[in-house]
Amino acid sequence: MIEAFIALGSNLGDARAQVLGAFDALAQLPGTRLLARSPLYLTPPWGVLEQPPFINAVAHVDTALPPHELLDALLAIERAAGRVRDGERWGPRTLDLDILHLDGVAFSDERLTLPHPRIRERAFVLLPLHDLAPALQLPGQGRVADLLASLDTAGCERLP
Ligand code: A4P
Ligand code: MG
Repeated sequence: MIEAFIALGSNLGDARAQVLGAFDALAQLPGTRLLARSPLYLTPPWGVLEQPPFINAVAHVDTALPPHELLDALLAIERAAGRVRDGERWGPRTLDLDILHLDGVAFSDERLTLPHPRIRERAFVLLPLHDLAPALQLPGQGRVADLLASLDTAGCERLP
């Protein structure tokens, strides 16, 4: 079993319901346990600014799935949530699941880069990740609490 942190995001349709449903879908993956779910955050769009705000969260799991099988399982959950890939980078989506970090894993190939290379730029990832794992060391990027301290979190709102 290997521990993993997965980022959840949605800004189309009932975004909150999509993210809550994704937690349940993660819990049902083969060989996988949902260890913790972060609070939900309402966050301003990053990257492409002309799109609705996002609901974001992070899941902590442990899994027996190898990294690429975990990625395939996440893409299948995205498809089941009605995600259509129209080629627009950073555009709106019903559900986005990114692998942030797999314990002890650092590599990059044509399908997967671990840890996720843009964590340090993204308050919408670091806020919920910090709720679950402030002391986590991300290989090549640093400690979660330090990364969050250097980011502007204005406009991000933790939901009750
Ligand atoms: N891929 C490589 N590494 C990974 C990884 N660690 N986890 C590859 C998951 N996938 C990884 O993914 C395209 C491909 O990246 C995957 O098929 C996989 O082979 P994608 O999600 O369609 O990526 P993208 O949208 O084109 O680019 P990027 O940078 O991954 O964008 P994100 O992270 O998906 O960001 N603003 C707010 N507030 N909240 C958000 O959640 N999300 C986005 C999209 C933009 N702005 C946002 C948010
Ligand atoms: Mg993604």
